[in-house]
Amino acid sequence: MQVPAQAIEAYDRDGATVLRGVVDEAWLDRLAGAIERDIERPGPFFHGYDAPDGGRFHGNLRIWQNDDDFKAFCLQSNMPQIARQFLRSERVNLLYDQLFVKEAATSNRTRWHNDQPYWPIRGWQVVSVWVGLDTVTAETGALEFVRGSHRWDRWFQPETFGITENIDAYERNPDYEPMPDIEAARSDYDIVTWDIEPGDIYVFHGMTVHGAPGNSRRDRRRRGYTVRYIGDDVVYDPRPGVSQPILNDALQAGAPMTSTQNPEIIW
Ligand SMILES: O=C(O)CCC(=O)C(=O)O
Repeated sequence: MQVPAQAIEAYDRDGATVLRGVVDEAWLDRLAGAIERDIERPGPFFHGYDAPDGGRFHGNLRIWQNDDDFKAFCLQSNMPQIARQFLRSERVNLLYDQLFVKEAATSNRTRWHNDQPYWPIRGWQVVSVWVGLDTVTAETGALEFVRGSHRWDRWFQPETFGITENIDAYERNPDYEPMPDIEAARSDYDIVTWDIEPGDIYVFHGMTVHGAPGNSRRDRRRRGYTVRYIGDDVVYDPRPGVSQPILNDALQAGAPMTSTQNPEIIW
């Protein structure tokens, strides 16, 4: 699939864009089945909580390593080809995949954050694709992005995802700064968002500041599935503050990423 030039320009300039209808019904069905399997029997990196308004958040990561449908989607669907065009990279490796299900009545926000401070990697060629499996609007948790924030070169201290207490579970990194209270000063930021239909994807850079409202609808789920890819210039960089499940014991600091955990895409 050829990504339109305007989408790549928008991604370079704004740090985020949307592509419509790029995941077909057959893949959506396979992903939907895999998501239900993970909810029923979560893989080892599951994290979730019951929401105060009656819903539930289900999150998990590196789930491609436990399920052949997620694995096929990450490695053999059109996602790697799409990612490669945004990365402008010869080589593409899978970083990992991640699931974000906000069931109906899960009004907890996804905190504002940028992703790369969570990850033990260094480099610019880092992209995420977030696949929508439901109709997603501001009411159900459409992602929001601070336009151009990928070029700020600001590394924000990771905080625990999703829940309201115990946000300090990540080790402090003295080189990181606290995330400003964007929610309290929204008009100071250039925030962009798009509604999503099943099969649409958000594409965003690893440094782009983003977050999402909760799902306040009582009649609709919000299932989002993100796959993260990295390109030629990315090397392993374990440092304080990163997410433990993303560490990779097979790699030395400074090494290229190809490994069992971060396979290179075969074209
Ligand atoms: O789906 C969400 O609420 C958050 C998604 C996200 O932060 C990501 O994919 O990096």
